[in-house]
This record gives sequence, structure tokens and C-alpha cells, in this order.
Amino acid sequence: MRDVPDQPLQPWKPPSYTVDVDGKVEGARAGEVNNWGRWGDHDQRGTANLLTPERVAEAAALVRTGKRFSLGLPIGGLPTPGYRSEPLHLFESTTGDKVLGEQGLQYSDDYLVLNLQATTQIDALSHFGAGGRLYNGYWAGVVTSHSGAKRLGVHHLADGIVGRGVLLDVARQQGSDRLEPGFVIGPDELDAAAAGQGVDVRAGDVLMVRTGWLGWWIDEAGAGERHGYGDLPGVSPRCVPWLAERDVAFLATDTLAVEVVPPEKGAAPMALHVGALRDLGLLLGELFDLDALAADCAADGVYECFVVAAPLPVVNGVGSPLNPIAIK
Ligand code: UVW
Repeated sequence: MRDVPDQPLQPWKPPSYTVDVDGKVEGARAGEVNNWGRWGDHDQRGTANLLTPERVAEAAALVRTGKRFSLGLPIGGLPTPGYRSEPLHLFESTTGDKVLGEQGLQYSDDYLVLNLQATTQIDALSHFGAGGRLYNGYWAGVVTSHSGAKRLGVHHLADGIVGRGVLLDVARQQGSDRLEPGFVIGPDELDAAAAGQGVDVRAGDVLMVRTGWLGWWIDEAGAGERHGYGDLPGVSPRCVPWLAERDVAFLATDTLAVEVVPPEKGAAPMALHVGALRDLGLLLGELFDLDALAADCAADGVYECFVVAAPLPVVNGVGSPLNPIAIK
């Protein structure tokens, strides 16, 4: 038999810190702008805490026409991010194959094997850490291949991302169908879009930032080519203080990464993920299909709506597919 080269291994270093019985790193520190401890030392919901009953009720009152927009991508039949497996849809029984009993009863059942991040999705707070730490000082080692996220799992968000949705259509504001790969959305671009659209961003908002990238990827990029992580327009980590000042509850974009890739000169890779998920406990949404909503907002000039997005309560999951519904 031919030689098979050994797989390279990550160098292993025992943690130089102590982890308590609750899975928290003693003395762990977040970035300068952070929400650690704000909702309790053992909080596992982060900015989902901002989606209070009062805010949800106020947001529900935004519904005027009852027009609904699904912001979720169809699962199957569309390209999958290049670094994630394609969904596998299998059938256990189908009416074409099975007839039950003398009455001729027929039924179908199916399975889905899905990378939970491979479509429109929410990143749970266990999805991303840095320096061995997750949100609120939890140790990154609480997430294992054996047990999943023993802390900060997506099931803690089962009551949903529900609240006032605000669309900032940065692409349209910049006079473009889609922002170029690497286009940096900084605080100035967010402010300009909000001012241009006549909408404000408030505490507890579900903020959706449109780059136009998703529509381009699906409709034009070589008829459904898979796409890697290499070049995307997106939000700069410089927006983390901006998001914290406004107490945004959820940030989503119509891209694979939310953040700009490659990072701006001088910025660390994935610094927005670290600043949002780890430091603020700010939940992120990716691959939100914002085009139809954006067209409607441009037509009626109303950039706020009621949004309902329920993660699947996958116990110890680090994310979940979403079919977010915006209602105007
Ligand atoms: C990674 O961070 C690897 O993925 P995502 O952008 O989906 O959160």
C-alpha cells in the first residue's frame, strides 16, 4: 500500500487558566466594549435579553399592511457556502412507494442532514470565541465535538429573535446593486443609510444590513457557484461600539460572514465576530435574503417592520437555520 501522510496536528497547549465548575474562566476579560455580567454572571442569552415583552409588543404594533417577507433561503437547490457541506435530503417513505392497508392510505416522511450554518442562520454565542474565551467569560472548551455547546447553546434562544426590524440598505444608499467584495461598512455608512432612509436604530432592534451580495451570488455568480470566505463586503469591527451604544439586539446581513472579508488594513481577522459574539453577546445572522424586503421598503419608504425568527431548539447547538419573517 502507498504511504498515507499523517494529518498535521494543531500544537496542543494546556490552558494557562482555571475553569470553574460552571465552565467559566477565572478572571477572563473581554474587549473594552462588552456586556459581560450585564445580565448576570451565568447569562447565556446575551442581547436576546434586550428583546423584552414591551419591545416585542411595540414592534408588533408596526404591522400595517400585513405584507410578509420570508428572509430565509430555500434549503436545497441553491448553492451552499463553499466551505460547508451541501444539505442531504433523504426520504424514508413516499406516497409513490408505500400504500398502507386496504384503504390505500399513503404517507411520506423525510430526513434532512444539514450543516446548521449552511443556509440562512443564527450564530449562537457558542459559535465563536477568541483567546480561549466565549461570551460572559465561558471557556471555549465547553464546546466539544462529543457534547456540543454545553454552555451558550442555541436552545437558550428558543423563544426567538422577535422585535422591531430595521433594514439599512447600504447598497442602495451607495447607489449600487451590490457592494463590491471587500467594501467596508463602517459607522459612517450605517449612519448615512439610516439618515438617507429616515429611520433610526433603537435599543432592542433587529438590524439588517443589505449589501446586495446574496442576490448577486444566487442569480449571477456563475449560475450557483459555491463561494468561499475570501472576499465579501461587510460590516467593520469599528461598528462594535456603534452597535453597543444603540443596544442593537441582533445584527444580520445578506452575506456569508456579516463582517468584511478580507479584514480592513490593521484589523484582526474575524474581529467583528469576536467583538459581537464574544464581547457584546450580540447575536449574528447570516445569509438573510433581504432583496424583496428592500424593494418594498424603497417603494413605500418604510424601513421598519416586525420580525419573527425562531431558531430550532437544537440542544447544545452552536447555530440554527432560520426562516425569518418580516411583517410590514
Ligand atoms: C465562521 O465564522 C467560520 O463562520 P460564520 O461566518 O458562518 O459565522
